[in-house]
Amino acid sequence: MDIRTVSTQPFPDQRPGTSGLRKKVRVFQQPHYLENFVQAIFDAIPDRQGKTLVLGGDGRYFNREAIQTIIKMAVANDWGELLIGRQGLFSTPAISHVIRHYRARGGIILSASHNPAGPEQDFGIKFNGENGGPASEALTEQIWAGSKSIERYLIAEIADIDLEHETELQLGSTRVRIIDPVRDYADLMEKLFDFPALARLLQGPFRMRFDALHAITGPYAEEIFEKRLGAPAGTVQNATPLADFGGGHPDPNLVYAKPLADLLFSDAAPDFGAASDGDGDRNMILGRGVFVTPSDSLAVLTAQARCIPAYAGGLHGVARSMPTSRAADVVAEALGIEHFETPTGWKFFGNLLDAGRITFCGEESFGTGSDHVREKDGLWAVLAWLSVLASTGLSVREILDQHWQRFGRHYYTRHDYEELPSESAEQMLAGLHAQFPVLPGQLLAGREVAVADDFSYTDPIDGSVSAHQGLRILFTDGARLIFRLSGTGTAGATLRIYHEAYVREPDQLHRDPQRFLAPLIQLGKDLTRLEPLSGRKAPTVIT
Ligand code: VG1
Ligand code: CO
Repeated sequence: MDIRTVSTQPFPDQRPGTSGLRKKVRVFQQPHYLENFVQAIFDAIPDRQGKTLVLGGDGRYFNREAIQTIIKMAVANDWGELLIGRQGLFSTPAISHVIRHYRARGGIILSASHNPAGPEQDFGIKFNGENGGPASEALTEQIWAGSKSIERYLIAEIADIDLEHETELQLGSTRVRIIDPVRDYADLMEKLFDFPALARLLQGPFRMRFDALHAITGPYAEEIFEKRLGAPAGTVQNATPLADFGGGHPDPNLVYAKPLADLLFSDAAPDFGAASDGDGDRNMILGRGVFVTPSDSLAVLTAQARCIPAYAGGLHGVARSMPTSRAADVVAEALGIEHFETPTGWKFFGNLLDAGRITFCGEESFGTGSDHVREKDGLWAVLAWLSVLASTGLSVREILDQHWQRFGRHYYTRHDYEELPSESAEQMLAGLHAQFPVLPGQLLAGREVAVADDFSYTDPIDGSVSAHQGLRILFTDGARLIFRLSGTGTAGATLRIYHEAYVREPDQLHRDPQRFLAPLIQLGKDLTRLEPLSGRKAPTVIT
């Protein structure tokens, strides 16, 4: 077998964002572009020789071509074994589990998550380490540095591999195994949850609908809900993963999973509805006529963890990303367990999970998970909610109502302004930051500012510091207003404004969040001079 050394030149734009390198498919299709980045990853793993690499993606357009290239490069770069999902597929949480289960050195995930797919849309690639979690900030920076000085990459001159069937073959000194992408993950879920109890729930009068949005969770959800738990056929909809996700936007929220949301708010509503995103790590939870915000979901699961066998013994602690509402903190304090606030992105939970300091973690962006893997996990969250419903016999609405009565309610909404010119987005944030020194003590929208700062995080385990993680205005009554730019977009800049207000009064628990938060929403627009600087009157997406 011939190994070719190909000379190449760096691309200046291969800095990974919140979750790997995401670009338009056309960018990845440029000669050497994918190869350069993959070689930069391999060069940052000097101990890879003879070790196992897991490989798979969410099945989006360009997945198959990219996998074939990566296989040839992995063979040329001395990996000992490749574990590849059949048809090149793996959900993000499943790959995280497979890395851990087979003690691999790491994995490459091909996905742009909830971003649309197709020849004119997005593609992405990221590396997860031996704990199954996204590469740390330090490793990510090292990969980026490598991409800026790369001069060559190595690739084996071999034919494409048939990925359709489970099989094993030897390519030079690399063993290649094509494995079922679903089985190990479904087995793990069966260990964590009480499947007989969930089967009784799903085979009774209880009705649920899961929308896979034509993305990766279809085969996983069918195996778990319909085959193993015996839910009626049709419980899982849009279950076939398509290369363009059916032309949709596989982002589980009220905007992009509208048909499911409409169903849950209709007269024909089932008891429970859920959806996941392109790569299977996000989740949306709905009850009949009710939507659970992801921040509340983390808090509810933390409060109800005893309903799930794997966590019945208690939780070590809980963590949330900084923009996520503080609902989980209130529960953690009541339970007497630790709670942490980390920057946006799952990689920041890794050290806390590995150190056994937290058991649950979550993000406002429809991400919830536990220490069973090192990624957020959409289907895990759905099974966790089903466990709570099965164990308490209550409806989603009753669970939420009781939760708010006990802990108070954190009204919450995020407004996204997508595809802004990068310059004006940065101007808005700079203008906002310049006002920070004089804000404390001022009365804004009827609330007194306690702190205005640029969030910086010191990892409690390894002491590493991550600065500039979002601008925060904290009010004395517990309300918060947060601003940051997205690190996952592929066109222009996306400004995210997060609004939160906390109430305990029983007569204030059932207000409309957009109306309740209106003064904070207006304040966010005023402070950034959003309309004069961008011409935008309304956000692109509200969640
Ligand atoms: C967004 C979310 C963040 C999440 C990230 C990856 O990042 O806000 O909470 O971790 O997407 O999720 P940003 O930088 O665009 O705000 V996924 O499902 O794309 O892996
Ligand atoms: Co995702």
